[in-house]
Amino acid sequence: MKPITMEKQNTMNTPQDFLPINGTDYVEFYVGNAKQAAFYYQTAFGFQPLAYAGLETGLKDRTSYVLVQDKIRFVFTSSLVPDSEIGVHAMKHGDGVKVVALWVDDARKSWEETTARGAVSYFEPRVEKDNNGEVVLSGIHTYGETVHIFVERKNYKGPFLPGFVAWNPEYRSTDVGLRYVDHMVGNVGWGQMNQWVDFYARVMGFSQLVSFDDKDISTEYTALMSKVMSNGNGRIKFPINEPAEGKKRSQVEEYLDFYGTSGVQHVAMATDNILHTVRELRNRGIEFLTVPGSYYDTVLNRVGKIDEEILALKELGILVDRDDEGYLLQIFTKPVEDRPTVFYEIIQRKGAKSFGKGNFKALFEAIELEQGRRGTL
Ligand code: TYF
Ligand code: FE
Repeated sequence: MKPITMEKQNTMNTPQDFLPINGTDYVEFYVGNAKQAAFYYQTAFGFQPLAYAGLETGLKDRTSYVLVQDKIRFVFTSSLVPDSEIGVHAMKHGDGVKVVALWVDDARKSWEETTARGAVSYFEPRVEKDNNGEVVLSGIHTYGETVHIFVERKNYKGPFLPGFVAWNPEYRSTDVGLRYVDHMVGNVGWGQMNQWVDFYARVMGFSQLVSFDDKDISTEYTALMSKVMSNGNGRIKFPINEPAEGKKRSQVEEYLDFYGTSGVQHVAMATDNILHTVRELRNRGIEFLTVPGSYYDTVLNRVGKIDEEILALKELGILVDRDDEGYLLQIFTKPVEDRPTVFYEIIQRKGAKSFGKGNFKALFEAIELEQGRRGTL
């Protein structure tokens, strides 16, 4: 791998960091049918019910289900009326990520620091209360129609946020061992990568971890460029991709055509036991991209000794890569909706802090195979 910079990460928020972030607070999806989406993420991905808001709690225009798996909180929201922002979002983009919420200690300061540096406000800091305490929320726009909401919850002990009630349905699926959001990737329009890299650097105080250009990652057809931005303590990592000119339609371009604008391409979720997690997900019907069996003939030459049985990895289709700090195991789902837009990565890090560059060629060829099946190459 050829990182331009691979800065050593601090493990603590530093005082000079003007936007200290504790982690991903939640990811909110605007979807056509939140009830069914919630059921899919429970049954297939092993999320547990946490909180609910809708007609029964006094809302008139929308419903939200909140699911949790260890540190990962997903919110699925759909519109109850024809012409709301949520309904229009779902119509334009299909199901997709609207909010990447960031957990902070001071949501007012987060908004002030970022808007002073040029962020466009989504909403000004506001206090929301119920009998479990209060939160402070504020929001800024990022690429496409995606937004960041800053969540300050140190004075709150309810299940999720004010306005939500605990959701305790009888049905529970078993967890699949997903632990936390490792990174979330944005696909942005042609020529826009550097503008958004600059946004995360200048407005959010992030720094660049790695850069891949079209020569690093072009296969016969796919060409894209990618830079990884990370906050001060390394808990938030946002790779930003843009399409590059290739022989055929790049996967990033395919995403942009179907999503209609820039947006979140994949959410990578970490596990401590990828063999168990992927076995469970496959048993529940989750579909993964597959690489040719020959990948496993040579992978150990590339990555050296690993703890896992190569045959078990091959059977499940798990990919391996190494950097100078260790290795990682990863696998990618097919898009989880009809539009070829959002998909998931399952990742287990065994020391490696990189993103699997050694797998890009095999991975992108697997994506192209799917594009070919869709007739979208
Ligand atoms: O997040 C990453 O950089 C890796 C690799 O369209 C990757 O998961 C990069 C671009 C892409 C799919 C996967
Ligand atoms: Fe990734």
